[in-house]
Amino acid sequence: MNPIILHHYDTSPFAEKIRLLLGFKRASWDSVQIPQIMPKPDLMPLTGGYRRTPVLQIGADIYCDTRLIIREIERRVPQPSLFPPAHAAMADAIAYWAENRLMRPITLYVSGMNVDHLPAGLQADRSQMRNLPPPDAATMRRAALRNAPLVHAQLPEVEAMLADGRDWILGNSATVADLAVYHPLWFFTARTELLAFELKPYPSIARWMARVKAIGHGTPTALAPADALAIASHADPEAQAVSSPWEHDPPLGSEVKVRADDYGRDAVSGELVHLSQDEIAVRRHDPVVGTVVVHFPRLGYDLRPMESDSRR
Ligand SMILES: N[C@@H](CCC(=O)N[C@@H](CS)C(=O)NCC(=O)O)C(=O)O
Repeated sequence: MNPIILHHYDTSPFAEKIRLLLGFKRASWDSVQIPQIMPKPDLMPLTGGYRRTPVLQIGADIYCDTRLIIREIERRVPQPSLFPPAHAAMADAIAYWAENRLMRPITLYVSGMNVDHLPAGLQADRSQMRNLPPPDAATMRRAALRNAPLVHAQLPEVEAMLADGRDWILGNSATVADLAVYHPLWFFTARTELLAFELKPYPSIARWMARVKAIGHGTPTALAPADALAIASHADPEAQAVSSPWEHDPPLGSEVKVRADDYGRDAVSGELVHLSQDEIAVRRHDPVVGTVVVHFPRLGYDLRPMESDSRR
């Protein structure tokens, strides 16, 4: 069986979500460290242009975005489950709030306050990823102070979710909501302890964060990027599950492009080989790794026929 390979870097909050997922599944996995900024020459042959972190590789199948990565690992390692049927839909909604409403102000606040501790080129790269001009230190600090109230308005909401002493956000069992709410809060101290004080007033958050942290990361083994590329080039993509396209989807077998609908919008193009409620998959041929299938979640991604005008 091909190993589970995670392409990631240590300070990535979205990668922390998946490292904890692998811990929850008690998985052994291979860890490929990727650059925090572009270029990412050993990742591009696998994804065909998708640059965000993390990326999951299993043989010649490449899974982009933590929304799909979580579902794919859950499919391959069903127990213990992070999607207990009674809570799965609610957990998904809370995860969406955490990764959009909660995450962005925390990122801007933490990055702006840690401006002297960021790796060279990081902010310029992130601005380019969002089609914004590169900010100077004063602009970043202003953004931090503008976002601090949005952080302070939401931390009490997280505390309130846990205030009745429950172990996990939705009650007795861990769900995807726990990982999704945890990783923005983890980011407070991912680079420095400067903002550790922000979480101090919240005892329920502290208790719950200790519980999530104790899940651990499973058993990672370092893998060189070249070895991950070799694994892809020696593997064949797995057979596709039966598709369930909707009426206005491009036809299976046609050439399409897929890209994120928010940021990091580099398009990945290839032959559409799978469509379902949760997933889009395209087959592409790459000079370095040969044939790979790149998988995306439906939600958050834009699927178009190859010849369409991307501005519409
Ligand atoms: N919706 C994506 C978001 C991933 C994301 O924004 N990751 C950040 C790092 S935590 C990123 O890609 N930053 C730019 C980069 O790593 O190149 C997911 O769930 O995977």
